[in-house]
Amino acid sequence: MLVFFDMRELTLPGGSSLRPVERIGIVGLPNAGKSALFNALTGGSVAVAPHRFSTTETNVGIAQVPDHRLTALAAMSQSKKTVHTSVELMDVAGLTAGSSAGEGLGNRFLAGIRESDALCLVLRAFEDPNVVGDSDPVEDLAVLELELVLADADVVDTNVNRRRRAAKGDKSLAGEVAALEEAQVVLQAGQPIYRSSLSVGARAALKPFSLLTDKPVLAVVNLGEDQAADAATLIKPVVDELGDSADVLGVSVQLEAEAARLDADEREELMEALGLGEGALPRVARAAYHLLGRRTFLTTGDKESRAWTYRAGARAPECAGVIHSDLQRGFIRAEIIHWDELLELGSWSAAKAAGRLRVEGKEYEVVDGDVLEIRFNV
Ligand SMILES: Nc1nc2c(ncn2[C@@H]2O[C@H](COP(=O)(O)OP(=O)(O)OP(=O)(O)O)[C@@H](O)[C@H]2O)c(=O)[nH]1
Ligand SMILES: [Mg+2]
Repeated sequence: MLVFFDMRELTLPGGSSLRPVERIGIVGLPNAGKSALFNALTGGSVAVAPHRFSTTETNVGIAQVPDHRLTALAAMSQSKKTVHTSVELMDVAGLTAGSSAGEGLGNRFLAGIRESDALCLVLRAFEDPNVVGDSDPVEDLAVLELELVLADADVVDTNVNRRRRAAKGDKSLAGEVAALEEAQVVLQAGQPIYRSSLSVGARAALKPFSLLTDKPVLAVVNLGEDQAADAATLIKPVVDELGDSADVLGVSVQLEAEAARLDADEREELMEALGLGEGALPRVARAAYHLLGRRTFLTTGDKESRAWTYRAGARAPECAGVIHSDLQRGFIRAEIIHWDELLELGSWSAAKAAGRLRVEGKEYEVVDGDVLEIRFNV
């Protein structure tokens, strides 16, 4: 039986093919504004306070990932419902010079970071005499990276000797030992793995050791309310420092957190008046999502427009499986059009009539922003 499954007609529960929940850890010195950023992104209400180490336990929350492509398609289809994707965040205890050796909250911050799959480094630029701490984001970065590197060097030093001994009896461990030795050289030079030129293969071999700097990284410079308009200039020293190894975003966390509490209209008015557009928070959510290797495809119809998450590099059947396992099992082909083309044509039926829907098979690698309809047979 051939079934034509029209996603515009049906709303299915989101069967996600993402394996264990992946999270991005928010890492930084005490009072950098980690918890404030966490709250602003997740709508949470964890403690934010001007004294150091106000966060002692890890907080977990979910941030919506606003997507203007989805909003535009939902308007085009006059969808009754719009479902955005999301990303999981962790607010971790503050880290300080000496943390890797147990200073401050030592192991608490380590445990929190180890559990995360990517890191968002919060660097403080805002000045506030009531909030203890310095306002030099490049200095923050240096302190943070040193602690992460020291913690990793410890793990690598311990394991390299053990694995060398084990490799004598088991030749298959040679690759792992070589990767540990390469990592040791990088770390001993004070460099985080994410800044190094370690090969993809070596980094894969290091996975079992859960090194803190073997994770993808994003940096958020927390700007003062009065600095928000000069973001590009203020983040430049951090951009120069990190080069290609991480994206850097400037956010006035407090300002945007306050704006986030307003009604949509009031918020838009305030952000426009300040010349901040949609603000930087949505960009942080999108960057975090991207950093975890997540990509988005879309479905649209009058019942619902929805953004779905898939793994970078996934093919059409796997993406069909994100919507429902039946769609993957019985996958025949997909009708696909990129979101902006569809928007320009004005509707799915117009795209079809114009012959602009591409028919793709099992080998098609879905592109971020593709709009899909799946034909399947179970
Ligand atoms: N002026 C100003 N203050 C901020 C900004 N962001 C955070 N703060 C203040 O800085 C203080 C520390 O913020 P938190 O979010 O608690 O900092 P944290 O990084 O979570 O700190 P710990 O949990 O102690 O490691 C609070 O009093 C915040 O209100 C900002 O952009 N501007
Ligand atoms: Mg905190």
